[in-house]
Amino acid sequence: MRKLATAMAAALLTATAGSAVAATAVVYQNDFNTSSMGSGVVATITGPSGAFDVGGADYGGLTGRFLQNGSTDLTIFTLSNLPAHTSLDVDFTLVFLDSWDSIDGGLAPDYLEIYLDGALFAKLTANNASGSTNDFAGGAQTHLSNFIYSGWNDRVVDMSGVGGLSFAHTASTFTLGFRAGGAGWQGGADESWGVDNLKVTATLPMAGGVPEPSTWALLILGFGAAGAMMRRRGARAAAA
Ligand SMILES: [Ca+2]
Ligand SMILES: [Ca+2]
Ligand SMILES: [Ca+2]
Repeated sequence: MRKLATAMAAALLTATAGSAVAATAVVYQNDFNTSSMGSGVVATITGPSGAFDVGGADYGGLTGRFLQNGSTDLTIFTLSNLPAHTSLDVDFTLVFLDSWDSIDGGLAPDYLEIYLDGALFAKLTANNASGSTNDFAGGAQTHLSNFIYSGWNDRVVDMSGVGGLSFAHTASTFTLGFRAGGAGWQGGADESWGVDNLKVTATLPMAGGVPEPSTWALLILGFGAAGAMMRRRGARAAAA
């Protein structure tokens, strides 16, 4: 009986650990009309951070204001004083504005570099004007039309499904950087880029990796009930 109860306890514990769902918390959100931070989190933006406003229009998820940068200067989002966490998921919408020439077009290459904690994550490009390649690192294009500036198309890409933007992370500070460049990148009124709908979600650690005290209480009650049931069954078997 004691062996069986021990085996059942082990099975219950395994099932409980296996079914535990990690808690997540949005630690930063910015659609460039409004922004919000998780409790205690400090957010700063350094480098160019001017906003363009498309008003009430919706270009594949790009709406209202978005951050726009037409220079080769880095724009860096820094989140500090993050709560204890085991991983981060970073979502955002990108826009490639005007005459991007891909890697092999008329005035190429044009690149948009993305940095996670200062390390280059991806070099993206778009063929809005010339060239043969669109590379969004797995991001999904949601819109293409000329909605600001010149006659060149503006391309909107949803980066929320990019696997590499969900990663293990424990440090209390996280930085996300963007920088345009490449020998053919003209910038200014010719080419620029934008970011919108930035959201950073943290996965919170389970308390010491073991069930909470309230969970233990439920488990102990469960063992007691199972033991009582087996005792009754044993008594019936003996009486028969
Ligand atoms: Ca917006
Ligand atoms: Ca345009
Ligand atoms: Ca170019």
